[in-house]
Amino acid sequence: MIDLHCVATGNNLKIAIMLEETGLPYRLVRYEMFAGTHLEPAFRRINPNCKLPAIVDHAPVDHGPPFSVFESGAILTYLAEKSGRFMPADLRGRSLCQQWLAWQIAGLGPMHGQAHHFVRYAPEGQTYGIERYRREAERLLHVMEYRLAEAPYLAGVYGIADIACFPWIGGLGLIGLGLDDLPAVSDWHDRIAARPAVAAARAALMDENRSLYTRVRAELTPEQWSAMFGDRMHAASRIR
Ligand SMILES: N[C@@H](CCC(=O)N[C@@H](CS)C(=O)NCC(=O)O)C(=O)O
Repeated sequence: MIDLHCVATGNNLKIAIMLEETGLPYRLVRYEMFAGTHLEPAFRRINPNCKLPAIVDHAPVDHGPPFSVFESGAILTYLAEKSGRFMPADLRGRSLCQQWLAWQIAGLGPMHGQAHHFVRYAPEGQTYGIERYRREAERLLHVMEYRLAEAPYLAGVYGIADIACFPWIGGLGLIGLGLDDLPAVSDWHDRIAARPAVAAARAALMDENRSLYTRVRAELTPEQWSAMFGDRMHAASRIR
């Protein structure tokens, strides 16, 4: 059994999709970011970075004690290696898969994440931040279009790089972007959305709490702001 420590957002949907795709048994351990339930010491022992998702594998392949993994890219790689699925075994294919996964983790995710922050959470009127990150988020979509115009999936065959990128495409409307001039990304998104495992993951993870995290403008109370971006989040990451 694998515990998926999670909240109903895109980074977490990646892992639920992978667990559904592989058929590995899992259960959800839910948190509420705005309330700061992920900032408690018990979760920090699982993820020292205090962010979601993280997993605890209670049946690791070495038959050792339960094993924790944080960072969605590392979790996807761990599950691909554990299951022997969704990451090519040959050197070229595996490298392609890791290149696009690294691109998501270091580029698409952070840039879109910052665009979401400035468009939806920052005080009104931060035009520099909105312009900077929305433009870069859009540029990265064109990088994806270039790749998907020549291959059906990012690494050639469907795998963890696609699973990592997929949830971000679903959230484009929230930052004022879309797929109108990106036909290859649009087609790729529709093919992945139609997979039964993706529907199952969405149904399992994206409960009513999701609405908390999908408001176009999220007005947070001072306590919620502190847990997400402020003093409480900082304090939770300090040594003491
Ligand atoms: N690079 C991390 C990002 C994780 C992340 O930022 N998760 C968000 C939810 S999508 C979170 O936990 N936010 C809580 C907070 O910042 O307080 C990953 O890919 O796992």
